Amino acid sequence: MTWGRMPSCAPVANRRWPGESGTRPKLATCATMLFSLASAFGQQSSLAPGGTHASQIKSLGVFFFWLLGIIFLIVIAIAVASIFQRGQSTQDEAAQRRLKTAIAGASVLTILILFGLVVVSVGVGKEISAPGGRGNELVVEVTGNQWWWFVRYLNDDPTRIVVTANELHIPVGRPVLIRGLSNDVIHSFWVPGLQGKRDLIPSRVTTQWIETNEPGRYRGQCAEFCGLQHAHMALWTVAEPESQFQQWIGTQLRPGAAPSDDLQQRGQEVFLSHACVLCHSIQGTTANGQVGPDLTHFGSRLSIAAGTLPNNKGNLAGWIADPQNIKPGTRMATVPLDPTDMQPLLEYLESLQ
Ligand code: HEC
Ligand SMILES: [Cu+2]
Repeated sequence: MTWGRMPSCAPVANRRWPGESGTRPKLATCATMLFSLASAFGQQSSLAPGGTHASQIKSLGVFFFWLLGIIFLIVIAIAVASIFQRGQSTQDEAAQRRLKTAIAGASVLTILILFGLVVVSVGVGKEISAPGGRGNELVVEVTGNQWWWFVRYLNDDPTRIVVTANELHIPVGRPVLIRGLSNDVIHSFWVPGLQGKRDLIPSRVTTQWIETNEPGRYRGQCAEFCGLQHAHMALWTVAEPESQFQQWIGTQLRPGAAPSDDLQQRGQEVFLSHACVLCHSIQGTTANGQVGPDLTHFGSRLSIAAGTLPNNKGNLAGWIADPQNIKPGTRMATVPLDPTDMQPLLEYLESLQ
C-alpha cells in the first residue's frame, strides 16, 4: 500500500504528503482532487478491510445493505402499484380479508426480519470482541489526549517498554490487545480498516483486539468529539511482517540518536535550552517533559501533530514557529526562537530516527 494522495486545495506551501507533485494545486485541479479523495479514503475505510475483524464488519454491512435495499425496492414497488390500483374497490368482503392478511403477514415478516438482523449483528459483535490472544499477543496501551495519542508497548520486562505517539506499528498475523485510556475527556479509538470503534474513557480501561493479515498503513481517527481539534486527532497504524516489526521495536528501544554533526549538535542545544524540555522527552538527554509526545524517535514518524501534517522539515518549521496557527487550541505553546536557531533544531529533530 502506498501513501495515496492526501488532496488539499489549500494553497499552503510545503503541506504536501510524500509522492505529491511539487506544483501548488490550482482551482481547476480541485475537482480532480475530490475524486482522488476516494483513494485517500482507501487508507481509512471500513470497506477496505485489512484483517478478519474488519472483514466481518464489512460483510455485515454489505448484508444489511442488500437485504434492506431489496426490502426498500419492494416497498416502493408496492406503493407505486397501489397508485395504479386506486380505481378498484376494497369494499367487498374478499378484498377486505385479503388486505388484512397482507397487513398481518407484512407485520410478522417485519418483526422476523428485524429480530434476525439483531441476532446476526449481536453474533458478529461477539466474534469481533472475543479475545484473540493465543499467548502470542502484543499489548499496547493507547491513551487519548486533547489532541494526540500516547502509545506505550507494554512488556513484563520494563527495559523493553516502548513509548511513542500518534503511530502504532503492529506485526501482521499477530493479535494485538489495545488497552484504551484517556487523560482528559472521552475519545474513541477507531482504525476503520482493522476494527470497530472503542471509546477511551478517563479513569477506566477499555479493551479492543485488532489483527491484520495484510501489511500496509491504516489511518485511524478519533471517533468521539473531544473538543476543538478533534478532527486533527488521527493516527497511523503500520502493519508489517514480524521481522520488520521486531526491527522497529529494536530501534524504538534505543535512546535518541546523538547529534552527528555541528548543526545537529547546535540543534540539540537549542532544544535543551528552551521550554521544549518542559513538555517533551528525548531519551538519552535531559529532556523529560511529559505534557506532549515523546520525541525520542520523532524523525521516524509519518506525521506531525496527530496526522495534521506529513513529517518533513518544512512542515516541522511551520509547526514549531506557530503551532496555534496550524492546530488552533493545541496544548503546544509557541516558543520564541532566534531565527538562526530554527534550521539546527529542524536538523536535530529530523535526525531522531
Ligand atoms: C507547553 C508544552 C509544550 C512546549 C513548551 C512545547 N511543546 Fe511541542 N508539543 C506539545 C504538545 C501538547 C504537542 C501535541 C500537540 C498536538 O498534536 O495537538 C506537541 C507536539 C510537538 C511535536 C509533534 C510531535 C508528534 O509526534 O506529532 C513536535 C515535533 C514538537 N512538539 C516539538 C517542540 C519543540 C521543538 C518545542 C520547543 C521549541 C516544543 N515542542 C515546545 C507541547 C509542548
Ligand atoms: Cu476526538
